Amino acid sequence: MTRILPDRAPICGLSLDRPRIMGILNATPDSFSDGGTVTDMAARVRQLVEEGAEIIDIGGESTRPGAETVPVEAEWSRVAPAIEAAAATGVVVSIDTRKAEVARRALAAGARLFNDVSALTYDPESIAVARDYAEAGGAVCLMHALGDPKTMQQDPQYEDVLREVYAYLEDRVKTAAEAGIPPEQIIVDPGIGFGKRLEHNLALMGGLGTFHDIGCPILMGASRKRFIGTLTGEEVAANRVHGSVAAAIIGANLNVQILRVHDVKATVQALSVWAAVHGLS
Ligand code: HH2
Repeated sequence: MTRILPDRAPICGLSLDRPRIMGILNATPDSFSDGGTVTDMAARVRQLVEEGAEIIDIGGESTRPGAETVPVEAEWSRVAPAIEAAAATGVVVSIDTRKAEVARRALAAGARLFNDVSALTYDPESIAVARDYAEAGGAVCLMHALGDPKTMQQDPQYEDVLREVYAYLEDRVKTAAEAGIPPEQIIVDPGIGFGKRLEHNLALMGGLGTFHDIGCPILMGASRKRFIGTLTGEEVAANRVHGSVAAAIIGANLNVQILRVHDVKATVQALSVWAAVHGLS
């Protein structure tokens, strides 16, 4: 089966002719699906890499609905050991933070992807740090969120969620490009679950392909999220593997270039079947 792919430059040295797996490493006590479960960062990094993660996304501040912010020093002390362990393996290291200072330290420690769920709006210094990532050959991921994690799920409203999220991301890419970050080094993400109800998440998942028109690679993070629990009745986030894998395959079919997942092994297995059908071995 021939796929017509958007023509995209590699991100952090990874070609984007097939979906790339970003494995999640939450160095947090309170993440929604695995908070406090990872104690040996180096072992978790090894596991993610062995299972097939090509990017490891390390976060030290939960962005689950209702989460409180964490001071810089506390966030840094959570993520630093994981960044060091991941950088030593040669995998692409992504830092999931809204804070310029955490991103700056992460870059010095070997991170090459700045994953900002606030799309560089939370911290006025973040745009300059994102430019440093681009100059180091890295990239920035700009994600859409309606409001901040503390309040975002209270009453999210859209007239046309696809159009509004698209317009927001297009505008954030423009701002970042004007600040000197080349669009080939910018990733866009519709932000599944960030200020969205079930119907908004479903519209965004179904319309993922639309975001290619922005001209940047797309990242999707649907793994274990609440909407899968709502659809399936599965209350325990860690048990939402099957629904998460289905979401990843939907993303792959719509040519999403980066899939952010907790369950790397299961996703890699599903994608290998998907890839064979598409002539990728
Ligand atoms: N989702 C989460 C965190 N960071 N970054 C991007 N780019 N896209 C996402 O969808 C996304 C993200 C939330 O998931 P998780 O990290 O597992 O939970 P928590 O925020 O509670 O740590």
